[in-house]
Amino acid sequence: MKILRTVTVPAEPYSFEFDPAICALLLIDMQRDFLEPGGFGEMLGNDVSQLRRAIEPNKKLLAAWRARGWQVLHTREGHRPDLSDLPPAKKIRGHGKTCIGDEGPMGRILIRGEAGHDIISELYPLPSEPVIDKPGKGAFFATDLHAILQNRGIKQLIVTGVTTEVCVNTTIREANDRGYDCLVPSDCVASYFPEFQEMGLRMIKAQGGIFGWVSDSEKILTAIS
Ligand code: C5J
Repeated sequence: MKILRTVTVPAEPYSFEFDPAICALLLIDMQRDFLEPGGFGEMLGNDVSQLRRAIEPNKKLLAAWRARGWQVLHTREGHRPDLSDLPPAKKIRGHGKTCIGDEGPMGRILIRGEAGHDIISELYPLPSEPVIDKPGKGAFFATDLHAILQNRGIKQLIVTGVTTEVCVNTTIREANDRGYDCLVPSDCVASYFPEFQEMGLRMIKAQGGIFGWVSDSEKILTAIS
């Protein structure tokens, strides 16, 4: 018989209780092109230091999860080299000079297999940790994430990564509709825009936790120690 152990994390709008056997750490899009100086994000004029502050807290959380043998999954936003999974609307959105698939500072932008598309070395996945390649903002759209979580009995997610208001929020909303409980450590998610960081988190925990719970990595680490 499986022995359940419940961990209680102080969170908003109220404590988040999780069972490590059915709770995975899901790191969203911690990719070089979004986070590294000289990458695509910075080329677009974004201040990557706004995202990089999430690296250290993620490292600590990831190390704690790995040390306990708990489940970890990663995602990457990107497309096939032939762009066959890239909606034309996404390609031309923004009317930028450089778009997805074009040559960027770290290879072709958001194309699988290119240097910039890969996950930063600080949080690099272990061979045992599934990496979900997603063509959209949400990690459930056109991926096998839901099947993997179901096969592994996962019902709860600690969601971290970038950016708070785009891929993190979209994924949490998708997860919520599929019946998962999501906890977001606020220092482990980040946005290029401080106001979106704040509002992105407020939207999750509003109305009694309409999409999930918000806490921080220290509270989670204390709760599991
Ligand atoms: C964006 C993401 N912002 N991972 N991607 O385009 O949030």
